[in-house]
Amino acid sequence: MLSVRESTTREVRVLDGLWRLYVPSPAEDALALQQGALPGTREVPVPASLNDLFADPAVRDHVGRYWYQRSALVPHSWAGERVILRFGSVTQSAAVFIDDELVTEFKGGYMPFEVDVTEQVSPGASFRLSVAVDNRLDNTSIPPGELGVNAAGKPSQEYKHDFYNYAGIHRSVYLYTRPHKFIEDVTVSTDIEGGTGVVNWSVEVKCTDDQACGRQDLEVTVLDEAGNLVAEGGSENQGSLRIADATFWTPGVGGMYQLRLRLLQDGEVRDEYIQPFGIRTVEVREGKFLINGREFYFTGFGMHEDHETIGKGHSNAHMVQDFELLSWIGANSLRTSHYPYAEEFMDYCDRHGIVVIDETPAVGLNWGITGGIIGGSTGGTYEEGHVDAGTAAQHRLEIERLIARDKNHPCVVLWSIANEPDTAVPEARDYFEPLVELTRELDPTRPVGYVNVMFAPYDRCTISDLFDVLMLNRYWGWYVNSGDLESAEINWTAELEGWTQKYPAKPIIITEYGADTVAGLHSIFDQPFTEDYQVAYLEMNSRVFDKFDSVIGEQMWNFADFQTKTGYARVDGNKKGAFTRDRRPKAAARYLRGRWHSLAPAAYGRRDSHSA
Ligand code: GCB
Repeated sequence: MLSVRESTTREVRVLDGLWRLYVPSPAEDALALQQGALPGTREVPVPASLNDLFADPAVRDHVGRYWYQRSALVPHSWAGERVILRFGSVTQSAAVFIDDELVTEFKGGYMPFEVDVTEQVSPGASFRLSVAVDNRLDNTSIPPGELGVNAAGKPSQEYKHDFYNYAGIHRSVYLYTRPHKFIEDVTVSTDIEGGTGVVNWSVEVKCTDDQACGRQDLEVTVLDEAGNLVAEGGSENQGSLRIADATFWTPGVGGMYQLRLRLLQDGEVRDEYIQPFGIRTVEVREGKFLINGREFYFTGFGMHEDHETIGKGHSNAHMVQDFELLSWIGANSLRTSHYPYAEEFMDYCDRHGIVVIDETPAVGLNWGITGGIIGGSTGGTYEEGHVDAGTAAQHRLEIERLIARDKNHPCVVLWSIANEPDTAVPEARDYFEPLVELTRELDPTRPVGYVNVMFAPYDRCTISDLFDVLMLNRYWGWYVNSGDLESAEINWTAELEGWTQKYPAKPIIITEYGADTVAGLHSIFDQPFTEDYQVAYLEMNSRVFDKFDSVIGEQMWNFADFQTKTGYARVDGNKKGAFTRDRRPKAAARYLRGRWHSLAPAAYGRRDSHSA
């Protein structure tokens, strides 16, 4: 799905701001609240999570639908255009109404969706826009969850992943125009031949009204970052062009071009869409991860979209601060754990050369654990009502949507189709084999991986051979051998030897290793939860990684402290951050900064704007 981009033929209005909010009681839930103004006086910011905003547990702990509403205006000048309503994400699902009418429903909390509302709105008039935002997770959602009723008879929500189930309209809402005949999709893939960049494109053109859709010609051109025309691609819907002395997209640097697509009729531009892209190659060969044919070593973090007050809402200010800290610390990469991030985030990574492992929201598909490796619940994973055919169907959809949204981002070098699913059982293979095939079919240009949990080591995992790269989350010295870093080092080394021997051709990225740390707590001893322990833990991990050529990356868990469901193992959230939740560095941040900047020669193309 194309991002919303203003062009000479597409006008965009942003519907962010304060909307009205109503939280219905369970008895009211099924009511058609869109048929008029919402009751009450509450207002809610968009984009943002709503859970941390109100001094009312009934809002924070609500399980079910929240009703959002605002009015919006369609300018007179939009007469004759198609009008599209687009949401960047609504978590976990949405039903959208214009005045009294349901115009679309969408399930999946981290993906954009849009609907053509031309027939429901009138130029020069306003309309009532209502959204039922539903935070429920069950066996047909990704991530999955279990709904129930607590001892007091209230609806309850269980889930297996270790981050708070924030709800809300988390990303921007747009109303935009599109011509009747329009550019619906474009796919760009690139290759490098010496100093020449090869750009392959394929464009889908669609028409919403036969009468308005005469013959039109496509014009394909490439512009460089300064807006100069550097190549012309002809008028076919698919083709290939070559750029001599091209600038290649480079980790730590960036390097973008624009593919300008125009539909022309009698010399006039009828639709224009400008798709940014970068020229680069990605390949896994002989145990190495190659970007533009050069070995790449990943440094960085598993992240979260998580901030105080706004929860999972997108904010450009918070995003820029996070990227500044990533640059300061010497991170050249990140994983969008455990769901796709905002489109603005991906665009920023493109422009700044930040390498991304792009993950689906398939987290918590493991009934043996609840976040990290803390106690699981009863029953097996691949059972009816847990992870079943309904979950698999939604998982397929999430892979399709992720690739459709992010396929043109040069920053994305690897797909992660799940985080820590239960893969020590044979059923995992039946579940995952078709998903791996699907991913490869949809995108033959990028390697595919999944993130492996500690309970499915090399001699127990039933699916690792299906993937190009091994991604391991390991907590030796934290959940296992807690406080005993000597044993942890021996056991961790032995485990990595096992993986390397079993899969000699597969490179290994350590996608999680971390220790909860309370900022300001210190000890002269190896005392878990202290800043000193976190540093000693990281030093031990570094020693282990450095023993293995097969380890081609380290992404510490987590960039910053983040909110989780409460429970006896979490005190106001997960504290494994190198930074606190308000982005102050712990001692670990200085340690990582020293290490990652000194790894510069190994980490191809590192940004050096803040050399240590
Ligand atoms: C993991 C999970 C991550 C948790 C982390 C932890 O393995 O992938 O979502 O937050 O452990 O801190 O327990």
